[in-house]
Amino acid sequence: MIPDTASSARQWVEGVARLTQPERIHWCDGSRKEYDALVTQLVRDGGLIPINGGQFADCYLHRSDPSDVARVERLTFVCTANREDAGPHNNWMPPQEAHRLLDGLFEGCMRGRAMYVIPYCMGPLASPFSRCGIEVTDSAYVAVNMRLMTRMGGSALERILREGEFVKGMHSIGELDPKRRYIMHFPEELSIRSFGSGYGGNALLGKKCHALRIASWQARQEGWLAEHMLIVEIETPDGEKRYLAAAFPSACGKTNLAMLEPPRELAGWKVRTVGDDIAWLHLDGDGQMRAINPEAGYFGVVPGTNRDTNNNAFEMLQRDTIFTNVGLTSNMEPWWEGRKRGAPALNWKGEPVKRGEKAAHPNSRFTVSARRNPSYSPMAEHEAGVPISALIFGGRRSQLAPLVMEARDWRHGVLMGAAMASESTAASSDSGKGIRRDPMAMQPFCGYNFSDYWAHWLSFAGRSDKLPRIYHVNWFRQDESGAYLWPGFGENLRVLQWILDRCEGRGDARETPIGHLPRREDLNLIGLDINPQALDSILAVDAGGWREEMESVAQYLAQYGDRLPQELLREHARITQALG
Ligand code: GTP
Ligand code: SPV
Ligand code: MN
Repeated sequence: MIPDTASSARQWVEGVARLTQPERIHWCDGSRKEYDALVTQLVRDGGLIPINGGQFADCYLHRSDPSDVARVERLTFVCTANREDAGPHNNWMPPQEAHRLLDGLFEGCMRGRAMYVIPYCMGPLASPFSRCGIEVTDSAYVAVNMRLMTRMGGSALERILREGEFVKGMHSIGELDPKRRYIMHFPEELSIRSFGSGYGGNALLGKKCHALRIASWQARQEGWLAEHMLIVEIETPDGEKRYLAAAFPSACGKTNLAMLEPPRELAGWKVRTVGDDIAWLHLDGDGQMRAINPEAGYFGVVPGTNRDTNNNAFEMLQRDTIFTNVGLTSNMEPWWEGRKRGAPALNWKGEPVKRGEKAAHPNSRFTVSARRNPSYSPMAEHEAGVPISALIFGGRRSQLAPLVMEARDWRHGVLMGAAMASESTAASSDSGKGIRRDPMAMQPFCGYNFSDYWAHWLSFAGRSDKLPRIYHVNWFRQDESGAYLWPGFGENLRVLQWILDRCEGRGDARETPIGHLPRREDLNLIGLDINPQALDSILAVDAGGWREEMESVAQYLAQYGDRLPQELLREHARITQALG
């Protein structure tokens, strides 16, 4: 279906075509037939490599350009008219200058190539909370990924034509030249322009570019929140369903928590996935916070995935999956570190594996539809979203941050989120080494000034007296030898159980200056194999360490100057004082 020439969608697409000069224009209908044809074409052109069809039905490997394997924060911009609106954490360029630069890059860039027009809907098609966009791209790899990741094609286009408003995303892989690579956002125009990269977060524009950077801006104006959060359904042994949303930085465990399998000792519990990366949160008429997952598929970290860590993910990867930058075994099966079976013959670049080298890129990814997830919750398709009992923040901290702590109240919780920090991972090619502040896991994704973002978060306290409780978790404490102190993965359900108990007014805790922490006896530890000293240390509060931490948080917050909400500073002062 190609819309009427009078429609704003058609006019915008034709304008893009005049600039980029493609050989032909393909309006994607989102059908399986179209997907299969695009895959066949990609296989012919070398963009996809079929994987051992016996073991992995309809699975393919994509090898990206070796310079293009992760998000690049240095080349990601938020272009607001007023620099202050983007805030100190974002790269900024005046919109006119950014447009001039990108017009130059996009001019004629699709000559001799097809241009795919991808209408998509972020969120269930009939949900009032969903938002649509159109991505125009010269990458068939992007088109097939978008079909797995979003509700893409005819139905989305119908909604776009009905509503008249959509996010305009323009993407070209260009020459994949890192010197001519930009990912630019224009929140005031609801538009995105990405050039020179084919990698997920830079190129699948529905995900981080739309559903976080642009959506966070829209959410502030409209009174909701767009967050880097998984959404998980937990059914207790009594059959009660509860929902939690959790923000961890990239490659810090969201997909794994969203697909958790209960350990044997907690066999009565059931865990299902609503979302694994992004949550859009709204208050309903009763003041209950509800969440939808705007996505319809997963773009997940491959290394470390096996039957013990994430059996649901392992299951779903056996069919209809696109792998990006994994290795291959000699019989053409995908291979990655932590797969636990077989041995790699080729590395992610397609070269014979050398001893001591990683075969899969540490940020290698799978793309797969959520429908392939054996634990996908039917509630993920619910138009009104799911009611959220608790919000959880967390980071990768080998030291200091305890296994879990509970905020005293909403305001304390907002500071907990704002003060988050995490060790760097392979998900971004330039986030540096060591620990960095990553407020609410949104450092790379918040489309406006963090001061305004925290003020927006704080404002929820005045709008509802039923807000979820807020927690902070850390699965990644290590001993001197670098071994993890907490077993993690399925065992994390024990922490979620304590959180849910607290929300129901049951579980016990001790009060400390940094929040409420469980004592050993407050956690369900039946059958857990953990060294008692390790457990003590992850449940302890190191007051000296926390005084230093709060000092570092103060320095971090200071860069936001007068725009910073005073309430946050008062909360900081309260905790510092309590630490003595
Ligand atoms: P993005 O897709 O980048 O946003 O990442 P994510 O937050 O979804 O992270 P994911 O669940 O893919 O996990 C990233 C890495 O952390 C994988 O290698 C996991 O094996 C590892 N991991 C996840 N959960 C745990 C845990 O509880 N303990 C430990 N030690 N490692 C974990
Ligand atoms: C992340 O980096 O947080 C991801 C992968 O989820 S990407 O889509 O590249 O952002
Ligand atoms: Mn993510």
